[in-house]
Amino acid sequence: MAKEPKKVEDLVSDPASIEIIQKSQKDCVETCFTRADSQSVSCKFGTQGICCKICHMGPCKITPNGQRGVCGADADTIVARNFLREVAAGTAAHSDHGRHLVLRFKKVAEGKEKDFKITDEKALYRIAKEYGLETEGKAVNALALELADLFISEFTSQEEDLKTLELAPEKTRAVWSKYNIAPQGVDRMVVESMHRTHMGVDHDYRNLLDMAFKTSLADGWGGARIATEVSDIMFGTPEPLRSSANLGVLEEKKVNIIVHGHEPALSEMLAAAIHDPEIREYAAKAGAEGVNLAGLCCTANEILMRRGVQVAGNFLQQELAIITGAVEMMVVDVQCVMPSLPNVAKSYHTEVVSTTDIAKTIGATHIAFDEDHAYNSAKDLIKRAVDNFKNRDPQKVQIPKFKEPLIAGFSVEAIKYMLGGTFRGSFRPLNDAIISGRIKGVVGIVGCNNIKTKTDSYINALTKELIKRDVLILQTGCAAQASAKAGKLTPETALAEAGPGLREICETVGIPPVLHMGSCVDNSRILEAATQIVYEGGLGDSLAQVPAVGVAPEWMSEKAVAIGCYFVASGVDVILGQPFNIGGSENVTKYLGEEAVKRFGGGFHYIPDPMAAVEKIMEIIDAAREALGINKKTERKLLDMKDRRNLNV
Ligand code: SF4
Ligand code: MSK
Repeated sequence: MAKEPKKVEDLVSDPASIEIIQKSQKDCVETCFTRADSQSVSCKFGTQGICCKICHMGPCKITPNGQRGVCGADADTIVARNFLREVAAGTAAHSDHGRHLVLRFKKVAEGKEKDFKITDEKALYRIAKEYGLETEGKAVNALALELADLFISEFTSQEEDLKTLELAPEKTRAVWSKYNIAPQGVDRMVVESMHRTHMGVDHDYRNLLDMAFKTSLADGWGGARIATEVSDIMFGTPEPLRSSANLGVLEEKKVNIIVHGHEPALSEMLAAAIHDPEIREYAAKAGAEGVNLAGLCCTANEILMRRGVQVAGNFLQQELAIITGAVEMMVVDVQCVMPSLPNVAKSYHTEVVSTTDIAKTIGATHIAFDEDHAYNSAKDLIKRAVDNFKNRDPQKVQIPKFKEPLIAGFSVEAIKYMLGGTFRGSFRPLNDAIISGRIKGVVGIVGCNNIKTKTDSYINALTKELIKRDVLILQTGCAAQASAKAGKLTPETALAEAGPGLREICETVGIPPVLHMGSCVDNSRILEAATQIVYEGGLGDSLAQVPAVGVAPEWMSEKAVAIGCYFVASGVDVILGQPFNIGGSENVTKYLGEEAVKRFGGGFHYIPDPMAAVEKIMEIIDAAREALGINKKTERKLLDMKDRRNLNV
């Protein structure tokens, strides 16, 4: 019997998406929501991770009558190999993004880039110092060149451990040494992972999974962190700013351009170029009131964090943006871009433009980003979108009214500044708030949307309940955009919905209870924040001791698998709203769960229900508080002036 299609209200949470999915039905346009319906039940061998196609004697699968593949690999080996390959792919994606930025940064330092520059010199000096470079008396470009070379060696180092690991608390590093998971160069880790999972190499599931942790650390503490740091130096360290999110940010009378993907370089240029008088004039001549730039997924997060560019939506809204009929151009770079976009665009006038040679899609126009003439090539793209304005069919345009205000831009530096001011920026007030129990703990809610969950529903339910229970939330990626659409990224949310302790802190400091820290690669900012908490003192001396939990409620990508692994290997428990494909091996499940908790202080927990996840999170936070001896019941009262002074803010 054919499956009954789901009601639109059961597919997505926000009203703009509901409206546009209904429009897609009227327009007879296929989307991921219809394709998900037409997919039959997922393959059980794939779901359990027990399908192996690593050599051509197979593909083999594990069944009750066939407990080993042709070569003799059992379920443990097959599941662990598949898992490690996912981590390697996720690490490669983040790190290649980081590498592209570093190579550009080096050219900037060498004076070979005319349109890119070092925007945040303070960040350059701060970061160079953190990596142990001598900064005294060094000129900006000389220091930048030295740092660029150091970053490049983080990719290429063969036998040396990553330099970035030295930024982690000593006790956390000791755990990595003990279990031999301190990574060497990012490239070596990814290559070695692929080698070890080749037919006939590494068969011990524990050895394979340790390599998964090791490789992921090269992502979180290496490639991803470098991507964040270089972006901050070249484009500016984010500071709190206002913006809005959801499809309602599109404008009827303007040329709408959407940037989508992950890399900030081209989108930064586009964001600058839309204000060029020549572009304004060009748009006016075409009968438009201007050019409106908006973002999707993590490219959106990059330019939101630094320029306040509005967010059109998160991952599962990429097709919906085109279906509004109001988008002249969707400019895509790498990662999380659906190959369906040109097909959706056929029903409207939108031109999908791919811009990097490593990411092309049939049906998209490919215009490689000309790095040597970045600003002019951004202007050319905008003009091309303006030229397309005349092809917009007003009959097909429907822009939902819905958008929510937000505050984003919470880099670690910005949080420090908010907490302590320019001269004494520090995490002390946050640590004190955690110690006093006003804030119970910190939870990072990260990751994507997944068609298997009603879009944003897990993220929103979890966020709402946790802030009520005095938990400070740090978010990145599409999860942060979900909260933005739900109106949770404003200080007013603290007043209306946060528990009394968290509300006091948010009011005093002037921050929302949910802090948007950036894109997927910026999960490194969450690690950095946790490290600052440790260094500030009073909450243990390793990341595993901090009352903190990571959650990936609606994750879908291999990058999320790598992110989860580097959080766990760093000692942070991670709750998954979607399971890994590892159910076919009890041993692997145990190794990533309870064994990891014993070894690192944090492991994976699959909890499909958000309220059950809240209970587990509070249990983990309570246990951490208990171990630190700070789990005393605190008397609740509103802060008076004396308390505020004691808070040191
Ligand atoms: Fe089958 Fe072994 Fe080849 Fe995998 S590596 S496909 S289990 S024979
Ligand atoms: S974009 S990896 S869907 S968070 Fe970073 Fe969103 Fe996940 Fe892509």
